[in-house]
Amino acid sequence: MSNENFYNEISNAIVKLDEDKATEYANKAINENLNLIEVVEKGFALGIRTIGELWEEGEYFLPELMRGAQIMQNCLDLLIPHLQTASEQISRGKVVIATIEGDIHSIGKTIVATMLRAYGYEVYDLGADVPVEKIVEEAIEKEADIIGVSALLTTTMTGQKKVIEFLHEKNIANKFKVILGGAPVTKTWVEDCKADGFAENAIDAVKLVKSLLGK
Ligand code: B12
Repeated sequence: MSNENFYNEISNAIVKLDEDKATEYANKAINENLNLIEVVEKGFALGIRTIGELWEEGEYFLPELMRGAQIMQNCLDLLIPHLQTASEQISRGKVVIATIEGDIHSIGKTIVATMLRAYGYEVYDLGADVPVEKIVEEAIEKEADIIGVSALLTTTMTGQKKVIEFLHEKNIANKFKVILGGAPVTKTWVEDCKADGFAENAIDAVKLVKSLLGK
């Protein structure tokens, strides 16, 4: 089976909510030493996004969306330890990352955190539904170089802007670079927020952090 076909099979397993098959494919990808980030982005993520479309079209309902996310998360739990094999002894920089308050979508943020760790960054993942103040507090305490804020809902995106406004209010905006992410985030939104950048996937997130820190 070609890689592209394998990614499609993974995506289909997620869309069909077939946990046994999805788990089998995750293990196969690990055992066969495939490029796991491609497996995640082109297989599993494609599947969960397709579920999102089916939900929007009224073909799937909330229980299916939740089940799909659960299966995806279980597979990520298998894959993540194998993604995090990079040089843990050197830290290229510190990143505090969170999904903003009011938003429980965590899958994409977790993948970004995992990839950054794999590339040697020290990542503090605060989880999902995290208040603006808490994100900034942790960034100060951890002496972060970068603050990453994820938002998947148009209603919670405003929280991303609030992080930057709060940094300005506290007169510490120059201490951190702020990067944004999540499906609804666009270049225009990033400019509007006066953020330092955004990335559409985990690979681009690594490139972005690298370019902002120069290492
Ligand atoms: C899975 C899912 C859920 C799961 C989340 C489980 C979890 N633990 O994360 C559950 C079932 C819980 C859920 C709940 C809801 N969901 Co939902 N969900 C999705 C779905 C299908 C996929 C999201 C996902 O995981 N994608 C896969 C990952 C890999 O992609 P990603 O998140 O985009 O992340 C990538 C990039 O964006 C980027 N990135 C992400 N974060 C960051 C951060 C930084 C710093 C950087 C640089 C990059 C970056 O890199 C990531 C890796 O490639 C989306 C559809 C979609 N197309 O996004 C809807 C979607 C986001 N959900 C939606 C909605 C409406 C809801 C609910 C309100 C439903 C309800 N009525 O209860 C609730 C929200 C509750 C809340 N308060 O948060 C809508 C949002 C509509 C809108 N425009 O606001 C969407 C778009 C579905 C739709 N088509 O309508 N959802």
